[in-house]
Amino acid sequence: MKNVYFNHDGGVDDLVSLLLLLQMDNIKITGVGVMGADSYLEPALSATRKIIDRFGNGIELAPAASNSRAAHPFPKDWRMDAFSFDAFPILNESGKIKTPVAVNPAHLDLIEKLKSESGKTTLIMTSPLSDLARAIKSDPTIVDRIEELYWMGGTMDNRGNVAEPEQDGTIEWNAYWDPEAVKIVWDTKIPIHMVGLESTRQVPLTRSVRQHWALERQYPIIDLIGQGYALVPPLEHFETNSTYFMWDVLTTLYSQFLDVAETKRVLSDVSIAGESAGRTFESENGRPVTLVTKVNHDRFFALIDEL
Ligand code: AGV
Ligand code: CA
Repeated sequence: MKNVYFNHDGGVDDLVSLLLLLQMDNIKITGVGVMGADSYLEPALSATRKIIDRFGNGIELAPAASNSRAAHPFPKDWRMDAFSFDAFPILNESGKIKTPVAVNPAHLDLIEKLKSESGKTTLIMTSPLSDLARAIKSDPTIVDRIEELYWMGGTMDNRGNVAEPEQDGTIEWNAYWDPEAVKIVWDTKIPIHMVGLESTRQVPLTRSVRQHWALERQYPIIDLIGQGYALVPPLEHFETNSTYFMWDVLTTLYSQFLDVAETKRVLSDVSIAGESAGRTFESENGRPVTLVTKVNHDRFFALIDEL
């Protein structure tokens, strides 16, 4: 059994990722960190605990709340989705929450979990890298306890997804939220798999994907996935700033089913200042990164059904 620690930030696809991870029987989930980044912390944490209660197949986990802060916060509209997700009736049948909250904040919980497991741990982060960066700062020895990092963030093609003033359009949101954290992680020896916008762009949320889930809603898990993705806009007519992609779900599935995507090894660095702060880019003097390039679309959607 492979140790896996999951850090997410409460978006719809973050919560769906958690749901799918809980269905994988060849991994041991050692901990979950929750950030109020693309969400508000309270509903994100509450939804996390309810998903573990209802769909965790009896697993005992105590998710940890992050107290990391943004350099550039997410738009409020997007962050509100966590309140709706947390209120879905399918997560509220019992009327109470059993899964407790960890005593430590998420970055300290991460350190504790990495150190208390006998083997190394694979990290999956579908969020800004702040908690990992703070954990490394506070205890650099944890780097040796990390098998690999799978991160949804960045892009190497200079086509960002941040539509805000004072940035140059080349930056992905998770990197933009805390550019320095990306640099701190980049400057370690941790093996990094990066699922950036060049690959996630290949798996947009569409009407036909939704219709597929609608037809399988007799399965409670698929029903919850369909409900979740009903909160966010699909790709129609043309891509807008709000168009939703399967960013985090691709990252989560790729981490356990490498055949979902093709990769290439690149050397990369991170910009931390000015209008490009948070930009990830290829650089001869950079560190190696396994970059996901091409997604096997059919295999990807089939996997969601299989789980
Ligand atoms: O940049 C992608 C990251 C992923 O971790 N998040 C959403 C995913 O959870 C931020 C984001 C970018 N565009 C968005 C986002 C949008 N249109 N709606 C909500 N979140
Ligand atoms: Ca996310």
